[in-house]
Amino acid sequence: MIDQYGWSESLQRDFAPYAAQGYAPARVTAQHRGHYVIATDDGPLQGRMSGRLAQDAAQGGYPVVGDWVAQTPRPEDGSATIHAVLPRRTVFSRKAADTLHTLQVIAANMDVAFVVASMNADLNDRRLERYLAAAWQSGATPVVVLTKADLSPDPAAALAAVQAMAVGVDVVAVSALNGEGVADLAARLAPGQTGVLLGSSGVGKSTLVNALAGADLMATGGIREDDARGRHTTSHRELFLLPGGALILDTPGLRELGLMDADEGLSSTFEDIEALALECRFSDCGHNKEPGCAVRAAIDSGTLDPERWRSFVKLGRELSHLDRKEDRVAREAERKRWIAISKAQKSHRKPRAWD
Ligand SMILES: Nc1nc2c(ncn2[C@@H]2O[C@H](COP(=O)(O)OP(=O)(O)OP(=O)(O)O)[C@@H](O)[C@H]2O)c(=O)[nH]1
Ligand SMILES: [Mg+2]
Ligand SMILES: [Zn+2]
Repeated sequence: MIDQYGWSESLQRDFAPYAAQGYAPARVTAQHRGHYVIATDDGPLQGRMSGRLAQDAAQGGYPVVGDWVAQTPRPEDGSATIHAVLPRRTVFSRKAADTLHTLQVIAANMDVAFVVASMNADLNDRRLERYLAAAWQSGATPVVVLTKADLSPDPAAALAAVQAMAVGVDVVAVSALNGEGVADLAARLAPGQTGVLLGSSGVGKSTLVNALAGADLMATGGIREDDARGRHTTSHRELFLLPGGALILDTPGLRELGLMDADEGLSSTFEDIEALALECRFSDCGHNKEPGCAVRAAIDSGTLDPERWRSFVKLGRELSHLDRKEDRVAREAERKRWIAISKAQKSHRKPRAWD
């Protein structure tokens, strides 16, 4: 059973210490409020974290969909206890929308990150750049998917425009309505490989899951007439096994994608600008009014879109601003953890249900 979910020999090696403790491997396939669904050799089980994992998991250390975990199965009542998360091969994360700006892990162990945008009125290069930076940073291979080709008056032109901006990334146009591009998309995942669909609400992620699966696995929703935005139809993350043997993860449309720890992702996304900057006369060029600035020259000659340059500067600032804040955040998280621990000790509380 877990073989179908991408279990491999190298995972088997990582798992050895857990096997020695009598645990069994499983992959997290869905995350709901309060519990997980995990794929195990005993079939799908409802998994809950052990008390120790719930307490000890540091920021970003809780299981997420795509994770491989060590668990104790209880097939007789369909449940399981999750004890540990195996090291992740790739991680898609964002800056959480909470006040502490902690790291929120959205998906783990993805091979391909499909950045999904719609060819309708809402197509936005700046948002795509943000998603691409996060996708590159995840370690998975980014692919841009432009949906609703049937709604575009000139899908080829829309494709070309995004291709020019998405340096080094494949861009695929699809229509779930007439099936165009769906087979091309499916071919990008080999059996046992995992892809994640990322993008704003209403771009058609769940519709694509259904098209790839050839079945109505996920509910889909309409979009608002006035601004073409989605209605946040999907509310949980779920990993599906496709007929060809690949795995696809549907996610709820993100309202915000704050970047965190994404310096490398930013460099990959803006490879063209990084290459230009190497040609500036001064190695510490600020790309303002310096003589011999290759970036300014490219903007003046029209080869670099000034909006793209502004986007690069803005995202870069977002990251350096965070660097300074990070220490403060880490200290605060540690302080809260200690308050929680000392409270627990004082109250001599009874073990929780899942202990
Ligand atoms: N014309 C057309 N409409 C599409 C296509 N794909 C999706 N839609 C429509 O777009 C709307 C939103 O699709 P969903 O699949 O629910 O979008 P989503 O990205 O999953 O949205 P959230 O779950 O809210 O994040 C639905 O009304 C779909 O029928 C397409 O290729 N062509
Ligand atoms: Mg959806
Ligand atoms: Zn310069």
